[in-house]
Amino acid sequence: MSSDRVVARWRREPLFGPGGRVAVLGLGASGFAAAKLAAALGAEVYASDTGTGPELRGAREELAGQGITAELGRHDLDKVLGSDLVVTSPGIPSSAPVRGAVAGAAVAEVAEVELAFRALQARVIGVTGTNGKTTVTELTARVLAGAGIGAPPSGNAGRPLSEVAMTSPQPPWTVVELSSFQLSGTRDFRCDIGALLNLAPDHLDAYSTVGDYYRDKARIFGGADPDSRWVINADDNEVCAMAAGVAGESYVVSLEAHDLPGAYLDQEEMLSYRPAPGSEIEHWGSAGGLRLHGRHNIHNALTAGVLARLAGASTSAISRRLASFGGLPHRMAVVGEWEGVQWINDSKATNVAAVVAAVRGLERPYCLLLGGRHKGEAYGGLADALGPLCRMVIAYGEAGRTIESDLGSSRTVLRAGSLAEAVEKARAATCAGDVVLLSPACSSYDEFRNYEARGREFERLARPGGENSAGEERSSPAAAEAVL
Ligand code: UMA
Repeated sequence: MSSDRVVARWRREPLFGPGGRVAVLGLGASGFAAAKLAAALGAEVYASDTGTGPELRGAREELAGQGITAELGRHDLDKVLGSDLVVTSPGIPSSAPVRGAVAGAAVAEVAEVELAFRALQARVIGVTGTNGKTTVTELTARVLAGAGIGAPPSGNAGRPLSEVAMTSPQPPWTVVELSSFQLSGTRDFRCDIGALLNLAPDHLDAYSTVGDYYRDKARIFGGADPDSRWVINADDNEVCAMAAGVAGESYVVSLEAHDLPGAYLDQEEMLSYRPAPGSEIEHWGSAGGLRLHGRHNIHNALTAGVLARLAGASTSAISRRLASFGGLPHRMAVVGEWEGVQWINDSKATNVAAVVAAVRGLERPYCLLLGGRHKGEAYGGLADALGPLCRMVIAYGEAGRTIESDLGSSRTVLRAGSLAEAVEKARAATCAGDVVLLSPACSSYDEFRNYEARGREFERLARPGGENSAGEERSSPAAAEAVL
């Protein structure tokens, strides 16, 4: 968290007037940046967070140093409901009491990305979908950087959009990863170029129905107008249905050849792009030349290529960067191979669809580690998708029992308490030629702070002797309990 001088002004319709009272809910990365932005835009800010940890205390000190009031341990409802605007962090669920109180009052509420958008000068490339968002966001940003076009990644990818809105001078573009939680609080937010990658059930611990989750995803099209440009996954029926009839130009991405504007994989497995109907085809290299693993990543590469092309990247910059991109940590990352067993960390796969995409790319017999905190989605959908190469599933953590009951009749399922125990069982059960894949289909919060901590711990445990070295700090001892 930096204390750089803050520069901000409204570039679109203001959300509050000079001296307006703004309550910021949550003091994680989003809330911290939103509080600074709102203050820089002239608001009297009250920021609050129910947490009290050391990072939050650091944020409070830094805000206090800038004359911004921040409170930890509670949200003062009198202050929150007495404000002109509430800015909500994406990680505060709609079931949280403070959200209920705000919803039941007459106070306006927006997401952090909406506040940021009103002050943003950079043009927006928005990326949403259930899986692959961060990969596409980062890859698009890197292709554009390689083409000499400034387009830093932001949003769910890690750097809050409010922070980009405070930089001076602002970059020409920013590639914003948009989660459903961020989209749910948008109003005027508009993408110049947007991509909807895929749709599959997720976050059913936060949404009552899949339909509610999809409705938030559809908000990416909220600001669509004839100048908008959209990149659409033509191989996903739900995506096509959602994007049908949306204003603007559409570019489709498919692993099947097509004659529409957009990108596809031709019969020789070349990454191919047609800018307009009937126009000459550009080639961006072969799918086999990508360092990314799996068919889903060919989709991701094609999508990033189209987004970057539409923002002005040259064909050569696209070819170069697509071929050199080795992927992001915790997404099908090969940890290493010991005694003929390959270990792969896909800790970011926190829903069933992500696991399906992961195993589709495997060519060796594998042992799959599934588990963590259950998010509400049934695991039965994996029974067929795991295919004949799946030797066994090791179901661990809080969700272990549910996974076993959903898959136990169709697959060999071993149970483990913690991730460490699951790794131990995988080591004992595999032999040379096998793969051990951590692609858990669950969140990490029963045992770890986040999916990154879980992935790091898996990588440590996977290495020979790893189980004897110091481990990641766990969020709770619950998952280390013995399996009943
Ligand atoms: N809190 C309250 N009151 C409550 C409940 C929670 O004050 O009633 C507090 C918590 O103590 C916490 C804060 O609210 O301090 C919530 O912060 P946050 O979770 O929104 O954290 P940020 O640091 O702002 O991170 C968010 C995104 N996190 C989530 O959406 C959960 C980050 O995405 C994103 O990188 C960051 O904004 C910058 O835009 C992470 C993520 O896990 C990677 N996203 C989910 C995903 O990808 O599946 C959606």
